[in-house]
Amino acid sequence: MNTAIESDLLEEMIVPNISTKSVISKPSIVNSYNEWDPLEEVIVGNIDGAAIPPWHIMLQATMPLQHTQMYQQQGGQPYPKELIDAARKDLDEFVHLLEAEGVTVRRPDIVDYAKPFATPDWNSQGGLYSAMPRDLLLIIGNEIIEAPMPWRSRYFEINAYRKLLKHYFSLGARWTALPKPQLSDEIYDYTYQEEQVGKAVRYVITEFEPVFDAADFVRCGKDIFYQKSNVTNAFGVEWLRRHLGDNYRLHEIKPNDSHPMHIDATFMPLAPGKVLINPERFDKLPEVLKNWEALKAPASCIPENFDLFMSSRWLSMNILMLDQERVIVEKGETALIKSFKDWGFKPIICNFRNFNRFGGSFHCATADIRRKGSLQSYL
Ligand code: DAV
Repeated sequence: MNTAIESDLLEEMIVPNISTKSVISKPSIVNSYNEWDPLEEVIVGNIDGAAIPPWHIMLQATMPLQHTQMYQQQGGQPYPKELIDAARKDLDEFVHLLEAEGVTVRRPDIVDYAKPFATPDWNSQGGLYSAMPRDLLLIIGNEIIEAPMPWRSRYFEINAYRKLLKHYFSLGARWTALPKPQLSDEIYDYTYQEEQVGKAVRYVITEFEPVFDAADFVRCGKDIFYQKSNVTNAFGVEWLRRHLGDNYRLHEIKPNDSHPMHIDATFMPLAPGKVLINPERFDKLPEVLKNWEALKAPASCIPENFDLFMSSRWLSMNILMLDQERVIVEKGETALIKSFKDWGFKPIICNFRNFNRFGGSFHCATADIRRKGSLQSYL
């Protein structure tokens, strides 16, 4: 047996009279069914080692146009040190805040992503980062599901989390990965052009094989909401639907977004019956949520001239719920902080602007491992 396997796993596996059944029936350290039950343990990403992803049709469909040249010319190189240092400071503050609120924080490995790699079908000048665990870990109940992400530069991103996944498995979690996608040219539509507003959204990915980013899904107990996007296809959603079985219902939301990628700057469930929505992307909630209250996020306070390399300014609404009341909000989002107070929430503020440059905020930067609570229906 591999000596690197953690001793607790080793113990479980080599003691002959401990059956698999007794390992599984231990209370799982991984237990998370929604976005709002009291948070007890979380993975927070790392920004160290982040690289500028190489240009590809996937970036054309998802990244802000004004940064095209940076990706084309500097893809595969590390992000500038001063930007990484500033983002790391934000992350440190966020981690301290979580720990002060009694949450256990785990971190992925630090990996140098400025290194080329290849598969038999293609190669990439480099990777991206381990900053956004929400993009690739979908946690449903006691199961951690590795998402089959369609950006080639992110193909091996999961490696930074494998130590943690083995740790959680050793403590009773279920651990699943979707069929590893090939990401050969057939999964991309190389004729992709963004459709004009008003027409049906056109996606850059095809239905060649199941792909998705976990951040296109949000959990509300038995009901899981998702969007199809430039990183999530119907094949991927169908795989997940069959895998999860009858205990869960998957509902598609269809925002007005001409280049969708990740649901969590569009539709953020806050508590039973309450969802924060992006007012530019929604006119009204889907029928299934007719009894829910849609709280409209105010415009972001991110200055117009502040460089966001990988997202829109709606990152303002990418918040993290610590429970049904306490919500972590970026310090500069004064309008949203006021709205949360008016709606009866308790905002906790944290500096995160320098991290925001890299495409995510508190929701993206985390994966909830354990929230106190069980599987419920909230519709
Ligand atoms: O709507 O600008 C946010 C991405 C979060 N991972 C957007 C995308």
